[in-house]
Amino acid sequence: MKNLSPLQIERLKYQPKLPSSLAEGITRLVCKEGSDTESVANQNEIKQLFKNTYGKPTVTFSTSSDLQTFEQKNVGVILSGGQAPGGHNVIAGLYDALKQANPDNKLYGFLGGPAGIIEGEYVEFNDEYINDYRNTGGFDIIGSGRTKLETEEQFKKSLAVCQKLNISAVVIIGGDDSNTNAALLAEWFAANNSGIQVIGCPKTIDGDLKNEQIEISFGFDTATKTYGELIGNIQRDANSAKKYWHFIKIMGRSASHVALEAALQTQPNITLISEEVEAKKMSLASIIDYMTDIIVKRSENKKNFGIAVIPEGLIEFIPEMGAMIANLNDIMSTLEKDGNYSAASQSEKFSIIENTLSSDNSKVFSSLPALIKSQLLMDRDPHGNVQVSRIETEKLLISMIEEKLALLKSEGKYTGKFSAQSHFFGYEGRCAFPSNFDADYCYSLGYNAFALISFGLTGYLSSVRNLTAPASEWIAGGVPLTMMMNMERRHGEMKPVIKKALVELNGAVFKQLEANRQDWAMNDKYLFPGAIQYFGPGSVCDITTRTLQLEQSKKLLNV
Ligand code: FBP
Repeated sequence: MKNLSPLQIERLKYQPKLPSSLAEGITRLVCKEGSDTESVANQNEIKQLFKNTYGKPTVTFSTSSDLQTFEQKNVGVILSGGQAPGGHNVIAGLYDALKQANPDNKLYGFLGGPAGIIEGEYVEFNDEYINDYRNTGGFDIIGSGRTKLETEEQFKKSLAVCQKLNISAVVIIGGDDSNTNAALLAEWFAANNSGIQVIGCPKTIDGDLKNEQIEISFGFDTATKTYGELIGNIQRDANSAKKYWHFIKIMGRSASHVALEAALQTQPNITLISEEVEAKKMSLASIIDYMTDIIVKRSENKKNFGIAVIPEGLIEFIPEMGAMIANLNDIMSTLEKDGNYSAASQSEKFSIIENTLSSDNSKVFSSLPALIKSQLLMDRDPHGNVQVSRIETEKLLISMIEEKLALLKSEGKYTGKFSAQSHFFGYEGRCAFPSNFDADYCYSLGYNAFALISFGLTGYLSSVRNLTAPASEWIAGGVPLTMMMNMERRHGEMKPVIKKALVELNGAVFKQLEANRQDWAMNDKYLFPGAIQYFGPGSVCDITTRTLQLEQSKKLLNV
């Protein structure tokens, strides 16, 4: 027996639930086409760029009494981008469906993300290999990576690798950027009559890969519950010692879904939502005023402690910062290739940047502390994005609040004590043991991906809906990737990308926070969610996130 923890041993035995349409087995499926689709925006440009895969219909699966037989098939699978709990179960579901269809079928796992398919680095799965990873967190089964698949050369190399292994379908498990890769690869394979299908699976703890067909990306459930547990523990600590303000930055690259969900689970004193900051055009100074006001009022009630939840992507949504970062991203795509810039010292780099940015943006950049400036200049990710997880916004806010409180104190308007602790919760949640929800959802997504392959579809995202109902009532099907695309500026050029779903300020989830936050600011209404439970009553173990519950209940009521 390998060196496994008691929980690992028990989780390996868990049998994930499938929607009833899939539970009858892969051999009994029928595929029903819905109506043709359009991209969410820029229809003409997207249609031109995806001539072979644009506009296809959505599909759903149901069960037939006829038994299908399947020819032998080899499939490749890639884990792409940031880790999210449940990725191993997507592969397990895919493997089980593929073997059920034909025991001679083979599943290859490409190593280290999309780079694996380009370089021809792979493993072949068998029962023993897969069984060790069932219901476990992490992406270590084959590793992940962030290589952007976009050049003709990369596509040709991928084709050669697939042809060598006789692979006729590739499943890419990823977020919005990775599924943009999947759409580009599907189109290229189709345009070159390769006969190779590409299917995506919606992964990201960020929860921003969603629409009518994709209710939530996998990993969001487990990650937010993990952050909820940690925030709850800190709230208890703060409420016990009553001496610290805890500033907690929560992962989620752009959208604030993770911070919002974690806040609904725990009811902290302050929650910033990036989308609101942008919509209300709140400057950095006005955010500081808003937070300081709560800190001062609480101190008047003898509460020199509290909890502030800050979304990771906040900095890009503060209007003057967002404009400066967009300008910075553009100039960095040129500067990163410039030897003089690379050889410059840090302070020289700051001056080069200040002289290259527009005058307004230059002023914003130069007003920032050196720590934040240097974090803004760190390498872009392969998609040209600034790595917001590495920018310590929580520390920036603390230092600006300290300055503001010192000023108020000197004016006799504040007599409290402000002592702050900063935290960043992100990596702590990305590889947790998947909750029962994520274990079931991921297994279903993987199983369903093979169903899409078996019906000859390409350029589709595996879709499992009706997720607040018991798993048996989930609806399995597929949605064309082009349906989610629009044109956005990346590396200084307009590119087709999957549109991120941001927090809707008119939506039920944000409204829930808005209706309660004043109360939570002053009257401590902390909730302590505790650790994810895997065994025990369904009311504890099988509940989904507040986000999903609120979004789905509004939909049911047609509000
Ligand atoms: P994906 O969208 O690829 O799933 O990644 C999400 C994420 O966890 C973000 O929340 C975070 O900003 C980023 O990855 C961190 O990236 P890295 O793992 O490269 O540090």
